Formats: sequence, C-alpha cells, structure tokens
Amino acid sequence: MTRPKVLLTRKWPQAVERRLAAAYDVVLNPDDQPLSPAVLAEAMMEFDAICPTVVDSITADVVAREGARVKIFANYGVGVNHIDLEACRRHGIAVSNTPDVLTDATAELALTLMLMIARRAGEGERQVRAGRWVGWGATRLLGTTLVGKTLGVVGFGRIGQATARMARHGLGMSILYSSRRPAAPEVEAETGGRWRPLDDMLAEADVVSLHIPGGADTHHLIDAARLQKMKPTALLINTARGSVVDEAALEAALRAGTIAGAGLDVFSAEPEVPDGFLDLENVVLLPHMGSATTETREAMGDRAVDNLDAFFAGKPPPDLL
Ligand code: 8YV
Repeated sequence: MTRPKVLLTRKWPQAVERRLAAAYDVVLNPDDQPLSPAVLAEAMMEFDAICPTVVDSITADVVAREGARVKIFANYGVGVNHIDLEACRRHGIAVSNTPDVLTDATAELALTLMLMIARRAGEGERQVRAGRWVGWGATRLLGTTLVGKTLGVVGFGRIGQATARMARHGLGMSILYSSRRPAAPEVEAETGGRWRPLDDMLAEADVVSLHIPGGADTHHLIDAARLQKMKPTALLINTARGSVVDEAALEAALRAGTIAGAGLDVFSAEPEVPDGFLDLENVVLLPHMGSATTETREAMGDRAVDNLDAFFAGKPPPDLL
C-alpha cells in the first residue's frame, strides 16, 4: 500500500518528525521558513495531508484548487482562525487541531505576562542590560502586588479556566469570568470563577486576560470604549489572538493612562509589532510563545499525528473540527 504523502509547513521537534516519517511519505521544512501562498496552493495538488500552523493562511482560494488531492489539514495548534473551515467543509476536507496539550503552557504564559507587567520586570531588565541600573532604592520600580486582586477572564474554555486556576491557587486572586453563558456549577466551584457580563467584568477586574478565539466574531472585541470601562490601574493580558484587541486604541489607552499596562504575546499582523508599542515602558511584548515549551510542542506534534493516523485508518480523527 502506498503511504499517504504529508507536508509539514514548518519544522517540528525531532521526535515527532521521526514518528511522522516512520508512517508517512513526509516532506519536512528543515529551513523552518513560512511557505508562500503559491507554494501552499501547489501543495494542495501534491499531498494527501498538510499540517499547517498559525502562519499559514488556508483561505477559500487555497482550498478550492481544482483537482486538489489534500483530504485533511491536521493543524499544529489549537486556534484555527487561519483556516477557512466553511470552505473546507464545502470541499469535503477534514480539519483537526491540537487542544488540551497546550492549555497549561499557554496559561503559564498568561501568568508570566501578568507578573512581568505588574512587577515591571521588563522595565527592570531593560535597565540592567543597558547599564542604567544605579542601585537599590525604596521608591524605585514599584509595581503592583497581584495576591488578593481580581482577575477577569474573557472566554472560559480550557485555557481561560487553567489561567483562572493558576491565578487563584498560585496568587490567591479572585476570579471573575465572562463567556457567552455561565460555566457548569462544578467548573465554577473548582476554578472559583463567578460569571459577569463582559462590560461589568471589565469595570471590576484588576487584571483582564483574554482567552477567546480569533476571527470575525471577536475582531476588536476590546476597543476604545471597552478599554475606557477598565480601571485606570488595570492590566490587560493577551495570549489569544492580536485581532481581538484594537491595537491603536490600546496604544492610545496606555499613553493616556486609561489603563496602567498590558502584556501581549500576540499581534494582529505578526511578526509585525505596532511601532507605537516599542517605546512604551508599560507594555510587555513577547513573540507569540504561549505554547513554546519542549514538552508542549512535542505533545502538539503527537496529537496532530494521532489525528492523521485515525484519519488514514478510516476512523474519525479525535480532534476533528
Ligand atoms: C501555536 C497557538 O504555537 O495553538 C495555537 O492556537 O496560538 C500557538 O500556541 C500556534 O498556533 C502553532 O500553530
């Protein structure tokens, strides 16, 4: 039997590349350079499966290629706003993702950003590295204590709940959350989360952390009006998707003191970061590294291969969308 032909659009950890190569006719991307839309469109004709990442735009145009051979996109990552799911459905192409395995790593990074911005860690590190640290001082680099403060979680799925758990148990924070509907009572009991309408929660929270998918439904959910509802002492954390925040409005809010600070791991036009953020001390900027741990990136690969294995064995992939 001929082995299915699989394309990895980016480099994966070695262990999972080996697992894939043992079962499939794989084309790897050892240079780890993003593929151009033209190469991606060509690949539709050549491969049985493509494993894309967040940087690959799987548009309706890519999916609709006449005579396309691809039968499944086994996405490496949980968010799939870069894939036109409706077009895939129309053309009978399966799509799977890698939930669960990156939940804790992403929640850890949300906590990292909260702590960094609350305690002015980026600012302090910049001083040390630039030789600008002139020594200890009782009134220097004073941040905000997080213990006992209120965290507002926007989107209470897996990652939102994990972030709430870590903030509650690790930092003794009180947890509010907003989501389309309240979570089950046992989830609320376990996370300590109390449901609020979004705008009420924004007004009450000391830290607001975003955990909703990207895409048209959530585009600029956090805009100038919503930033205005937050406390002037509040911090905004985004490990979800850049498109959820109106970045120009956020920059203006950070400059005007409408809110006190922000921690951002995602941007609307990655790897571009809006120039206006670069000279601001009250924002921490990270390069989309929510799931970037060795354990997690291997587990994401394993999960994507599990989906391919099931699909090519004629079974439903465990994470079919
Ligand atoms: C991934 C992410 O690294 O899974 C997601 O949705 O945002 C990241 O953690 C990235 O998507 C890889 O495709």
